[in-house]
Amino acid sequence: MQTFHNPHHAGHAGQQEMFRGRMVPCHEVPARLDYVLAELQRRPLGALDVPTLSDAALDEGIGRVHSARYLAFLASAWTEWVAMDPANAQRDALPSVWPLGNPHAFRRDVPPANFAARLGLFSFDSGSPLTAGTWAAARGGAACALAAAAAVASGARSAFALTRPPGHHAGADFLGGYCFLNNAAIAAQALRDAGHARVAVLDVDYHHGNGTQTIFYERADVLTVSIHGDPVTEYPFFLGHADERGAGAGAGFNLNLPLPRGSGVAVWRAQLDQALQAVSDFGAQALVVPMGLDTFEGDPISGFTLRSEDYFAVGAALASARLPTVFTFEGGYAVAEVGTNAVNLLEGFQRACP
Ligand code: Q9C
Ligand code: ZN
Repeated sequence: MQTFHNPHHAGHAGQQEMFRGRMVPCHEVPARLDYVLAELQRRPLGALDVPTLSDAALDEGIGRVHSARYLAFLASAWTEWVAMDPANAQRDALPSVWPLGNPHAFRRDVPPANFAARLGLFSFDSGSPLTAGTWAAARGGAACALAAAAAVASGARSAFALTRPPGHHAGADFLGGYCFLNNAAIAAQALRDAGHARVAVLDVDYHHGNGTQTIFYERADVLTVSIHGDPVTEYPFFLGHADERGAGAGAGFNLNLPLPRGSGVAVWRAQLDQALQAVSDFGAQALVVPMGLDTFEGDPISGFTLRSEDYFAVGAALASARLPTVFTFEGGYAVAEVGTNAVNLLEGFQRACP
């Protein structure tokens, strides 16, 4: 399995996130990716490359998923943040005011000139600091997703986009949940554009993949499935319930499999079997797996209890779908274990591959 890694990822390095009324050190840190890279060097799965696609191809691929006004906002965000106050150069950009969804409560169609307000327009939480290198890092991650999709579209059995920052909480025009560009959605759309008529996304991160669900909610050509902590108690709280089945042409093409906090590997694996059955019933021609390792028992912000050894079987089960597969890297905040857990899953997949 070829891996594409992002040489710009470390430029995205938030200091603190808002958590229950105080600022706490960020969980989503550059070292996460370094642990995965180190483990891939210890246990190679295939070539380790950096993406080589052109800026134009990258812009094209990102623009298939994200809105032009959101991308323009991201591109100039850091410059505008510092222009508000030169002292901001030492501080991460975080929002503090948001327009609620009801159009009669607040308008979303007129972006304010005030940058701090615009940051609220394009985000849904205050846990996702935007830093000097965020835009370059997010673009570099999206480039990995597009390179992995291209490898699979030209015949590879699988490819791994070692993306950071993660992506599955980002929507077409919003950031949140440590995510800025939805790498999995970008890969899925690229596979569609390369001619795979039906693409499935099977999200195994602890948190519901709200961004991916929203992006494809009214489409029948991309099935979105997510196994996650029940939003009644778990982030992102406002999406991810079992009764969200898609809308319009997409009715029936979204599947949420929430589980209570505290769930262990046996119930989790049963949900994975259901998810794989849905992918098979859909007749998918390619698969994207947003791979979060925050289902791990040692994860500091999550509530499932999978163990490191369990990820081999998770990978093998995913391989049983017998589909060309792109993995993106999402959550997983037990930093010292995230490399082992990620490579266990990928090695389990690779060993089981027909
Ligand atoms: N401040 C992903 O796993 N947690 N994102 C808020 C801590 C946000 C997780 C509570 C969790 C986001 C990609
Ligand atoms: Zn997560």
